[in-house]
Amino acid sequence: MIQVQLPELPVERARLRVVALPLVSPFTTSFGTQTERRALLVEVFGAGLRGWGECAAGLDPGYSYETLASTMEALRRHILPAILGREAADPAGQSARWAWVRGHNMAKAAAEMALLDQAGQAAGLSLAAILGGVKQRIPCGVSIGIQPSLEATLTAIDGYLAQGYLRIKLKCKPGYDLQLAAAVRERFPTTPVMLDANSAYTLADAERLRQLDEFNLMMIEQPLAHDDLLDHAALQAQIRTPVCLDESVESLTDLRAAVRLQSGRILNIKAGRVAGLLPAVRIHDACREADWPVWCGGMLETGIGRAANLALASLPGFTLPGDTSASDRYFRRDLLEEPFTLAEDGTLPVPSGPGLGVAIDSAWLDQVTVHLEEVG
Ligand code: SMG
Ligand code: MG
Repeated sequence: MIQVQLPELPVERARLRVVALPLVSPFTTSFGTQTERRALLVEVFGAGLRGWGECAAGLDPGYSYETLASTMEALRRHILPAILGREAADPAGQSARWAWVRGHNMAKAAAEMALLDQAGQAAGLSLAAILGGVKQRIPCGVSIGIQPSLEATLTAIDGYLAQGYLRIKLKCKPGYDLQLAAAVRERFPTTPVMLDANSAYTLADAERLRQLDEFNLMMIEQPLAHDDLLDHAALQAQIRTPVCLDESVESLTDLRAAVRLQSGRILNIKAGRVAGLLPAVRIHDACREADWPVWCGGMLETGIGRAANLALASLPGFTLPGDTSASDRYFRRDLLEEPFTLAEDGTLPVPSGPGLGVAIDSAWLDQVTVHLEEVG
């Protein structure tokens, strides 16, 4: 729970904006390849302020059922109309107004981020201060997509370690796992390394996954079905490598079930997946109580969503480096006047200015905007 009281503000207008930013290199997971980040941005206007939110959804429903199109439709038809022109409320009060909408977590989270940015600006509080952050700098990891060859993977790891990244996450899938782990361990015996399968396995693969135990991985993320907790519990009972859940936890309810069932031992928290930063804080609190370390996931965010991720990652339970990498890991030019740059010690700063605390490069934003619509 957040401890600060936020101002009650009106939302007079809202806009949906889509930006298209090419990725510096293609990003391949067990479910597909992405060469561009097409991000939906939400802008809320009220009390003379503009709040910005970024939606985590991608173009295709490979990670989640939510897509760019579904989130735009949910925001335009249901979520933003629930708050537009209503009496002033704080962000929790505003988000209660769309709580009747089932699902559409990424769409809700984008609107909530914009409201928190607006409220932070009004109160002169950084998002990190609002959420209960305690760190000024965030130790960062990097997520490396499936590469054309093992050698290419090793080269990519070399490059990121040289930049200072503190943890390597490798996407894997059946057949691109044991050899991958063996090759990586041979070349990098002590580097903190983990795998992310994005649900590419079934419980029938338990023996194969158990063979990963010998490689001393930090964890394996979401090996089994996106909506499963039972099989993950059965798998965790058979392997030593800690299971980290991602897709399977979309709410505090899911997390409580996962803890009870011992479906894993670690949680990747993404505000988009759990309907917002405020729900993410409650899940973080529950993980602390359950002794589950957490880390902040990523969805190839532009600097806007990245600022929010860094604020979230400043909370005390985020004890592991996450997928909060620097702007240049994704984009030649980010949406910000000052891109996020990795320090030599592998950390990024938590923005300390009011709200998201980042200045948007408006000329570049205009150039990469491919859609802009007024809602309501
Ligand atoms: O933002 O650096 C990033 C990407 C991190 O691997 C990453 N995200 O399952 O955790 C995950 C994936 C989902 C994104 S698929 C485009
Ligand atoms: Mg994942």
